[in-house]
Amino acid sequence: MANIFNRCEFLISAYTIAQLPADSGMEIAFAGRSNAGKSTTINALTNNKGLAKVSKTPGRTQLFNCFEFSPGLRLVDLPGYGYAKVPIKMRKHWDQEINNYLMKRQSLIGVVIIQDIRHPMKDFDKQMITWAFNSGMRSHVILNKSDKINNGKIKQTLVDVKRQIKALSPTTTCQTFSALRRVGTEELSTIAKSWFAEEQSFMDQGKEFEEE
Ligand SMILES: Nc1nc2c(ncn2[C@@H]2O[C@H](COP(=O)(O)OP(=O)(O)OP(=O)(O)O)[C@@H](O)[C@H]2O)c(=O)[nH]1
Ligand SMILES: [Mg+2]
Repeated sequence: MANIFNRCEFLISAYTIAQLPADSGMEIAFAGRSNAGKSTTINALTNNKGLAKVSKTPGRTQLFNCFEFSPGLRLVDLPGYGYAKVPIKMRKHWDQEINNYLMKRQSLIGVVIIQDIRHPMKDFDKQMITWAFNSGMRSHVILNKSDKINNGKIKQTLVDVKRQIKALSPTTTCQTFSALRRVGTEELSTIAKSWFAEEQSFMDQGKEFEEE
């Protein structure tokens, strides 16, 4: 089946939420600690190695990078959260911008939370999962870099993390992933597509109600 995300093109980089594209249509955001592999995951999903800039050093994505795969339908690469070596002033700026983005962005329909499978469920990840559940936001956890550990450890971590997630947010889904080897892209793509389709059907229903 053709992957709609293959059509993704770079749209805009924004330093503040005011610079983001108009807050209409729908978008999914990729959040997570610095260096977890947000940009590489977007590149794996869109089958385009050069689309999102991948970090040689952590803290590389210092902007909201927006990609569009169809008019008004976007993927957003968020700046890495909590990287200690980023100057404190910049960290404050990003903490604030990301918080505002999550709270205010009307077109945001879901968040994909990227984690390094070797260091899962850090404070920021837990906060994001809890926030998503409390605000009714769709969320999906990616345990990335699974190529770094053996199969037994992968399975064990998945079970363990799923248990932790369930306690915070029963609606949050979770999968293992390797952006490098492109393992797990089908599962991610299916979930992302289902979010857009579900939201679209809500909007269509809304329109019908308006017309009545
Ligand atoms: N082994 C392995 N390395 C990966 C994988 N995904 C990403 N990486 C590497 O991890 C580093 C960080 O990847 P990025 O995609 O830039 O991470 P990011 O979360 O966007 O980082 P920031 O933009 O700094 O927040 C790069 O060197 C990638 O090549 C993976 O699945 N396996
Ligand atoms: Mg990045």
